Amino acid sequence: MSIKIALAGNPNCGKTTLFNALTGSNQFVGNWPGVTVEKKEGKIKGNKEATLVDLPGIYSLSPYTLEEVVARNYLITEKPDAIINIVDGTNIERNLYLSTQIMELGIPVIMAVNMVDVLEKNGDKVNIEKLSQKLGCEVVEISALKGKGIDTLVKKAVALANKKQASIAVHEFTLDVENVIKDVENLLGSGVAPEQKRFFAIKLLEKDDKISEMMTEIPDVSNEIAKLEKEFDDDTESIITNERYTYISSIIGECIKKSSKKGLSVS
Ligand code: BGO
Repeated sequence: MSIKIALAGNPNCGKTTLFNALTGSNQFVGNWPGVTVEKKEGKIKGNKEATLVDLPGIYSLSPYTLEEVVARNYLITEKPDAIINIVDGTNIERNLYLSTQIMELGIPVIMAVNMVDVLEKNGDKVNIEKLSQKLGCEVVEISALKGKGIDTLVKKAVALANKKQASIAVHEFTLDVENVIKDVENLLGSGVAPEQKRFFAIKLLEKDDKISEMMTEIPDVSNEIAKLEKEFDDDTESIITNERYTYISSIIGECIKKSSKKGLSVS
């Protein structure tokens, strides 16, 4: 059975190094449709049935850069069987901002915490089990540069993709925000797949016009936006961004232990 796995992550997290390690010389380069952003695809070594699609390096799935739009349009319309979300292990907190959005797309995610060689050198520790439990996805430690953890990552990513099962984000924002997201989800018609409803609902609340353009029926969510903005005395985009950071802070303290030797924070 052929499977498609997307590789997503922030710029500079080691995505190219991982892509090369996973595909070797088995790659082909083109452009994303209609834009001059480079698209790389390759077969995963030892897994001829598995195609790896390298998404542009991005910080968010917002509509503000061409790279973000290319990446999210691909994920929404092509629905790969799984996403490998590579994060820079020395900068997990910042990298998780994208992860929280990726996990709302209904696509199974496996997280690859990269640069463990640097973490080990610094004496920093990531509690993989706890991180996995909090995020609701598998987490694997790797060093794309040194080849560490790559085999485990491939095995788990291919197994996850082969399941062909939609996933649901486990993270939750504060109750008032969750309630409004649910209200908007209920307004979405059958044109939006159930597993994608959370992503679309949040983007509509964020007044993301590029998302409405992708929808056949666009519900009027002005009441829900007004309700949130009045309650929080802020615009909805900032409210959701703050919710993401609050959620990330709530898990990061428990999952990352910085070495006391250095006393430096890299997050
Ligand atoms: C340079 N461990 C370590 N230590 N470094 C890594 C790892 C890892 O597991 N993975 C990647 N890197 P990209 P994006 C560089 O290029 O794959 C390094 O943007 C340098 N270059 O080698 O390009 C990788 O595709 C000079 O580092 O990331 C690269 O996501 C001095 O992380 C950088 C030092 O990797 C970004 C590093 C001329």
